[in-house]
Amino acid sequence: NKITVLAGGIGGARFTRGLLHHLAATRPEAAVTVVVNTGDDMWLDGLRICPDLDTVMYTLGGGINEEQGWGRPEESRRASAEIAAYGRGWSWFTLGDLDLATHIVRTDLMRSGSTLSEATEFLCRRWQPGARLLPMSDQPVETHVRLGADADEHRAGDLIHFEEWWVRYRAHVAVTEFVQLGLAAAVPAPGVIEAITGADLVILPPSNPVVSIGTIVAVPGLGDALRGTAARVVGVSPIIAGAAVRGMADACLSTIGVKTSAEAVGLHYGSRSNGGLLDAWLVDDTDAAAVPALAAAGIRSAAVPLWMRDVPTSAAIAAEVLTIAAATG
Ligand code: GDP
Ligand code: FO1
Ligand code: CA
Repeated sequence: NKITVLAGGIGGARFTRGLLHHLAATRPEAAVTVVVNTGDDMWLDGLRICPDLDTVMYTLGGGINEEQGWGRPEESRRASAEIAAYGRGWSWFTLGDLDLATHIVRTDLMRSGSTLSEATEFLCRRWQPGARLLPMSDQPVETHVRLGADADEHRAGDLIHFEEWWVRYRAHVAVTEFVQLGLAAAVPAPGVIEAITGADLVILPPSNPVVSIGTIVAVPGLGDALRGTAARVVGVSPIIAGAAVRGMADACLSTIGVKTSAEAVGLHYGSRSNGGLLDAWLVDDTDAAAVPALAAAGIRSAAVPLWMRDVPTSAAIAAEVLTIAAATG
């Protein structure tokens, strides 16, 4: 009963919250490890910001701003207003006062010699997420985008941090490629390979297929571990009826030449029977027509409700993942 989830931020966190809820009621002995994307991380105001690690930690630990899906509830911005008054920082990227404490403690630990894994483990002692959180790597891997068209003072061909593209430009500026700076020098963090090769089940939750899942499986050695594990690998589509449920995953998919559909993303991940990632792939009821094509590609598929409206609906999706995993004997 070892389950490993590869997660980005909001989508991965909400799915995992449902999974833990379902397991508590059905398999309390199951142990869950979440391998989290660190490609969105950055140095900002002298602090190491880890958006996806924090979204997973806050969501599982009960400290998330539920409407936003990131950051803390009842936030204030007094410190960031002062930083802006000095003309420093990213005025378009909100670092709330409560959230800043997490970045300060993480940076404090890392400046004292802790790895990102160690700092994450320390922060989780407070939040008690109910799962083990592992960064995909302890080495910095930062997703940047190469701008295609002019955007404010940036120029075509410039690389900017993914979060600037995502938050400042809302992905409305054309980009030509994603570049993971630091990827070649990165290795999976301690415990990550074992969490994949030693699992009974590995889940690709409905995270962004390009900048979340794609970045995690690009870490040298991690993708191979996933393709080779004895575990069942089951994914959940983040695309419903041809659209991203939230955010701009469609802009990411079109940049890498993948159609924004549940079928196309499943085929993009590919079947493990021919070198891909998936044994099975869940699509929403509205995408049931994709099931035969996925089956023809060697990917067992089922159409079930995939909207995570609350913990119970997320838990129901997790239950469907366990069901189809059991069916891929
Ligand atoms: P991020 O790092 O905060 O962008 O979060 P993730 O990468 O983990 O997940 C983002 C993805 O979650 C988006 O592409 C959404 O389409 C997907 N998503 C969000 N809510 C839902 C939902 O209720 N159901 C499904 N199937 N996908 C969702
Ligand atoms: N997302 C926003 O859309 N606007 C923000 O100002 C913002 C600030 C922020 C601060 C800390 C943090 O952990 C996450 C934050 N996010 C913000 C979410 C961030 O964009 C996520 O990484 C996205 O889900 C993109 O992957
Ligand atoms: Ca993210």
